[in-house]
Amino acid sequence: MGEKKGFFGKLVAGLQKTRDNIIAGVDSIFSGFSAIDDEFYEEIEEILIMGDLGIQTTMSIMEDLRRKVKEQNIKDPLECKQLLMDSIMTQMDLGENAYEFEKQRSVLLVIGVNGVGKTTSVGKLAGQMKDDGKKVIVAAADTFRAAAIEQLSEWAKRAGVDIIAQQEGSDPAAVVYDAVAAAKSRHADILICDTAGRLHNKKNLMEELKKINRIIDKEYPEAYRETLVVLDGTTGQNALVQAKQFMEVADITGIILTKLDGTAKGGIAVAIQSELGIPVKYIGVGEKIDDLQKFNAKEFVSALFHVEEKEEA
Ligand SMILES: Nc1nc2c(ncn2[C@@H]2O[C@H](COP(=O)(O)OP(=O)(O)O)[C@@H](O)[C@H]2O)c(=O)[nH]1
Ligand SMILES: [Mg+2]
Repeated sequence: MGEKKGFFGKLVAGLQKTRDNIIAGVDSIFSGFSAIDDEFYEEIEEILIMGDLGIQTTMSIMEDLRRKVKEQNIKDPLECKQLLMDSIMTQMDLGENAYEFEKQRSVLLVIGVNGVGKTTSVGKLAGQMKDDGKKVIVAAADTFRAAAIEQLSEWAKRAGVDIIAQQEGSDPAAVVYDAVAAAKSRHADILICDTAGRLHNKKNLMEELKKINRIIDKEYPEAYRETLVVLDGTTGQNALVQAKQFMEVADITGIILTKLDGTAKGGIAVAIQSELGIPVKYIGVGEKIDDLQKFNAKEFVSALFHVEEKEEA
């Protein structure tokens, strides 16, 4: 419980700028208006868009808000705050099988452009799953730079998990081939593959991912497949563009949204789920092993609006 509070605290602190950006504005609207009129709605709308929730998401939140206000015959602008929070939460529903890969024997492919936090997230996830009593293997399939392999080795050491790696410049698919063999013979619960992110060369990236996927499909068909795109939360709408590009080259099953510590663009978490229909499954709020956790919509919205979460029995 202490750990969870710690993470929530970090999330609250991390979302400070987002909160200043969105919520301070929203609060002033709630207290500044005495009636719910078009102008009131327009101001909320503007703030949500500025807070990087995106036009589409904002429209659907506003529609939901207007409908509820009408249905519940609400007259006081202040009462709209909870409705707004509820509405944002509904935009971020995870779906039932979001973490199925943790229960089954699985292969988790982590993809994304350079610098977004792939290797760090692989390391954090490996550590946490190992702590949960799972047999974890990580694969250094970013063979582009020697530093990337070293970085993952460091994380593997820290996490106490096995790593499968080859030299710099080797074929990433060959690394994955070796890693799959190791996962099978060592009865790993999960194989987590780090990859290189050279989106500037989309064709190469596509070919590389296809090849990796073919190998996993062929050599390890019984494994449950999970493919997470890592997006840097500080890049705002650009993260959305990246996610769309990766959707074209792979079957994405979820998002890891990193660097939510200290960005004013935390609203992007809502936009990603709502606009792409892909759930944000993990969020990162720092560089340490515990600074990555499962996404919890209620916690996120509470942190965003800085409402103390009630302890649930
Ligand atoms: N503040 C912060 N930094 C992060 C987070 N996740 C990753 N980083 C940092 O972002 C940088 C790039 O991370 P890395 O894992 O190497 O990215 P990759 O190129 O996608 O593998 C590193 O300095 C990480 O420590 C996060 O959630 N918060
Ligand atoms: Mg990396």
